[in-house]
Amino acid sequence: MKFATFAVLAIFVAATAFAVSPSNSPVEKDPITPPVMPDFGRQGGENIGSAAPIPVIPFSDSGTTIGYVDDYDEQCPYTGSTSPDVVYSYVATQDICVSVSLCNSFYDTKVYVYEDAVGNLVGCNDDNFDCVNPPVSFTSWIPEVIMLAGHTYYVVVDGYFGASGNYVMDITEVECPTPCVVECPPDGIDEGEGPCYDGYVDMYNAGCNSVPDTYVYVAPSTETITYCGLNGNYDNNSLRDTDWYWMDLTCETNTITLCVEAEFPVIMGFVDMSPGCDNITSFYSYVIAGECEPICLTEVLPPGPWCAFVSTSDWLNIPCDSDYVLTIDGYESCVPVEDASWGSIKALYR
Ligand SMILES: [Ca+2]
Ligand SMILES: [Ca+2]
Ligand SMILES: [Ca+2]
Ligand SMILES: [Ca+2]
Repeated sequence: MKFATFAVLAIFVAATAFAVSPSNSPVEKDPITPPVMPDFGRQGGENIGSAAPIPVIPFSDSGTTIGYVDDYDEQCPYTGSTSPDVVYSYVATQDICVSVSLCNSFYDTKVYVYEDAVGNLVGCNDDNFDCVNPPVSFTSWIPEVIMLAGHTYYVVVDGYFGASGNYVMDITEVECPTPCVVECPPDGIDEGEGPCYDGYVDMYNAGCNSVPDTYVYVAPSTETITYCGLNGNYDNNSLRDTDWYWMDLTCETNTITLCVEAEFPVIMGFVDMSPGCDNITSFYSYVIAGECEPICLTEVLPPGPWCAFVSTSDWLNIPCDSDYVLTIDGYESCVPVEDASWGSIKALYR
């Protein structure tokens, strides 16, 4: 439920005193104090070699990670966890999509799924704010993992930072998602950046995340302006591509509508560039949407330098070649061409 997601997100943001920012790396968060926990019985195995088998799905179990060894960690998005972990294994006999939930656990959990081998990550979650009435905050849920016949899947029950405790795990079959494909329309302008990759340094349109700052400069038009771009996560999910589209608004009032549809969870927004990169810490306004979920944002803006911003909304193994389509409406030039000096025209396209 979107409203609940935003409400919890807002509390989370306020509690950690961080505004959602156009930065290309995730914000830190404070650890939580776990409450007193009930006693549970059964148990996952210590590691992949001794993983507790899952005989059939649906499958539910509970247990503890207290007293176990920290064998594994994955970043989604928080790094550096030293939490102990336990492991389950499932050999898929048919192609199946499953939901892996630790929602009802009693500590700040993290859960991830390996296919056949350690590191071959096919799903990961630390905090899922869509968990309904979790006993504590920041429990985990992967709503969809695709498991293919003949492969072995290792479900690792882990924790945030160094957290450990009692967990409740529920694995159920869900309907396989229809693949999300975003096609570039014929009038689409190529963003021109190319895909990111491990070690990538965005010196193309990273906005205030590059030194010097870099942009795609949008030419004003009375027509809808369409960009086809790529985005994703890299460097082991520690960074995301950010795409900044510069607009020099010249009209007294500028009613600008941005729309985006992406093959990934997307954040799109307006950034007021007039304070300069050193002073920009937050969006003027932004929206977040799921993959293949079209969303628009309209603002009436004063003249000045503005950016449209597009990126992944999280740091979650989004492949670098994931497509999106951004449209911009209402970005028209109010500088009469016959009166404009060559310098001011150049300034529009710099
Ligand atoms: Ca661990
Ligand atoms: Ca968590
Ligand atoms: Ca890009
Ligand atoms: Ca970029």
